[in-house]
Amino acid sequence: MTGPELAEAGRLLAAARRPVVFTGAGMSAESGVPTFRDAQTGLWQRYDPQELATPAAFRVDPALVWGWYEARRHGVRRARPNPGHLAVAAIQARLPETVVITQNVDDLHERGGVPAPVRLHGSLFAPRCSACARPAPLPSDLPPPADPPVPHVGPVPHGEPVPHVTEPHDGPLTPPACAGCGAPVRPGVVWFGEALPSAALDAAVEAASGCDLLLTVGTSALVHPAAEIPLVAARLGAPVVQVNPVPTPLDAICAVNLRGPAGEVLPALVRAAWPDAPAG
Ligand code: BJW
Ligand code: ZN
Repeated sequence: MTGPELAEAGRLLAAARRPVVFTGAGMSAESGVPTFRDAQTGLWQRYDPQELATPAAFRVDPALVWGWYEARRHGVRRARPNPGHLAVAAIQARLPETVVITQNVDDLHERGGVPAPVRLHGSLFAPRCSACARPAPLPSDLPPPADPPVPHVGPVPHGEPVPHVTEPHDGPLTPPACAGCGAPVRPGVVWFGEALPSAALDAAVEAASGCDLLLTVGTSALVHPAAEIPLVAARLGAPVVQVNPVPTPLDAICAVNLRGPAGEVLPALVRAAWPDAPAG
C-alpha cells in the first residue's frame, strides 16, 4: 500500500454515497479464522477444503464433514472482530446506504457492528435438515472442558428432542438428527454445485448494479457466481478498490489496488476518507 494509492482510494470513498463492501475470507484472517484456501490445521490438514465443501462429501461421510464445520464454528466463536470489521462498520455508519456483501460464513461482521450483511454462502450458525430443510437448533456450546466431555444422550421428559451437546473438538462427529424427519442435520452453508440463496444473490446484484464504489476485501475471486459481483459494478462504471496482500484476478478491473492486510488497510482507508472521524 502506498500513500498516493491510499489517498486516491480515500477520495473515492469520501465521494461515494452508495458503496458496496464485498468481503471474503481474508477479512477475518486477522481474527484468527483461517482463509478457505489456507493450509488447514490439525487433523484437517489431511483434507482439501474444496472436497469437504460438497454435498457428495456429506453424503459419503456426514460425520467427517459435520465435524469439520463444528470445529470451524467453535473456532469462530472464540474469534473476535478485527479492526477491519470495525472499519467496515464505520463506513456504514458514515454512509447508511452502504451494502455489505459477504461470502464468509462466520458472524464477525455482525459482531463488528454491521447488523445485516448480505450472506452469499450461508452461515455456520444456521444448520438445517439435509432432507426436509427444517431449521435445526445449534448444538449447545459448553465452556471448554477441564475433563473429557460427557455427551448428552439421555432421554428428556415429554419426549422432546434432546439438544445435541458438543464440546470444542477436533475430529469426525455424528450430526444430530432432524426433529421432523430424522435425517442428518447439515451446516447451513452453500456447497460447490449448490445454488446461492436467490434473495441474497438478487440483493447483491442489485446493490452492485446501483453502487458508486465497490470495495472488495480479502477474496481470491475464484468462486462463482460471487466473484462476478465486483465485475457487475465495474461494468456499470463504478470504481472498484481492492484490499488484498496479493494480486487476484480482479486486479485488472480495479481503479486502485491496496496491497496489505484488511485489519491495517481498512482503518487507514477510513482515516484517509474522513480525517476527522475515528476509524474504529
Ligand atoms: C487477506 C488477508 C488479510 C489473506 N487481509 N486479505 C464459473 C466458472 C468456473 C466455475 C464455476 C462458475 N460458476 C459456477 C462454478 C462452479 C463453482 C465454482 O466457482 N468453482 C470454482 C472453484 C472454479 N461454484 C459453485 O459451485 C457455486 N454454485 C453454483 O454455481 O451453482 C449453480 C447452480 C445453479 C442452480 C441450481 C444449482 C446449482 C457455489 C459456490 C459455493 C462456495 N462455497 C464455499 C464454501 C462455503 C462453506 C465453507 O466455508 O465451508 O464458500 S467455497 C469457499 O470459497 C467459501 C468462500 O466463501 C468462497 C470464496 O473464498 P474466498 O473468500 O475468496 O477465500 P480464499 O481463501 O479463496 O481467499 C482468501 C483471500 O484473502 C486471498 O486472496 C488472500 O490473499 C486474502 N487474504 N489474508 C486481506 N489479512
Ligand atoms: Zn428433516
